[in-house]
Amino acid sequence: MKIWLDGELVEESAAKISVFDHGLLYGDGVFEGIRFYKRRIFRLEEHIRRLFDSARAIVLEIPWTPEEVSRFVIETVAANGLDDGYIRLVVTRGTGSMGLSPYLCKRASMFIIASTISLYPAEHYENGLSVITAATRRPAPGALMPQVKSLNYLNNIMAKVEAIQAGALEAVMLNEQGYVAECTGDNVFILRDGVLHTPQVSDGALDGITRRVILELADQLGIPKVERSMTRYDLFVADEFFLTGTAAEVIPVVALDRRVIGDGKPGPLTGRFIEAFKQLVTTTGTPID
Ligand code: PXG
Repeated sequence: MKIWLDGELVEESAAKISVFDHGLLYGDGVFEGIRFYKRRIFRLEEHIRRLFDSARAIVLEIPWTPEEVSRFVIETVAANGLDDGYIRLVVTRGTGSMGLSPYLCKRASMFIIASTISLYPAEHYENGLSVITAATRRPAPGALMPQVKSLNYLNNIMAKVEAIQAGALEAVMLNEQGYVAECTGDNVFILRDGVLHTPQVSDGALDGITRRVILELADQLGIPKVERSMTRYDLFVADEFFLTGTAAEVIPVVALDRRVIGDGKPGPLTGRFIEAFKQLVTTTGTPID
């Protein structure tokens, strides 16, 4: 596997980051997870824009332009000869010395991995996923801004641990006020009486690219949509429930905290979103050739 690291495509064994990198020492950095299908990168520009926004929000200067970063991503996918897969694009604060100050780091480091990812076993895409509500809350906007896709995922990892220890694969995370924010790596959607509902980004959700796509598809499918504050009540009484993310794509949820959602089977409207999503990802995107 070839990894893009600070301007060069190198062998995986040579792709090394310093132990003094603040990304490692302090989780000081940002990242993106991007998919490609049939040699086309899905929503590349939106991912690059979000990467630069995340960096801007934490005063991290990326020493390349968005156009250059897009080109490096395309080159990395091309160099690995994959038709379908997953890109991890990471920007760290770079090498500094001990001490929190990011001003001690001269230059940000960036690396790009083009590989594959499989988040949940295939049977759950067919039969639906069981999830739990985590006790671990999403950080408040006054702590770590939830829109920043930073290298600080410990909160989400703790929620993931809760899920796995409870025999589930994913956890719903609430914000400090008790409103539904999102899952550990996915956004949350429900359907109720034919209307699509999703928590507002301001309730602590990441402004997911897949989330945006689902909201666009709702318009195309003629399904009314609403972004609003939601509680666990809304999830328990939903007709249908599904999660979205670049890694997860669109996955139905059939139980929350061991309570059955709807009729306990992936719902018909969820199925329509999954079909429309598949169609979109395989027919659009930035070509790598
Ligand atoms: N919320 C959080 C906290 C995320 O990390 C999403 C929502 C969905 O956003 P997108 O833009 O992907 O629709 C994410 C993204 C992983 C993994 O390794 C997780 C994500 C992306 C890629 C890989 O589990 N989460």
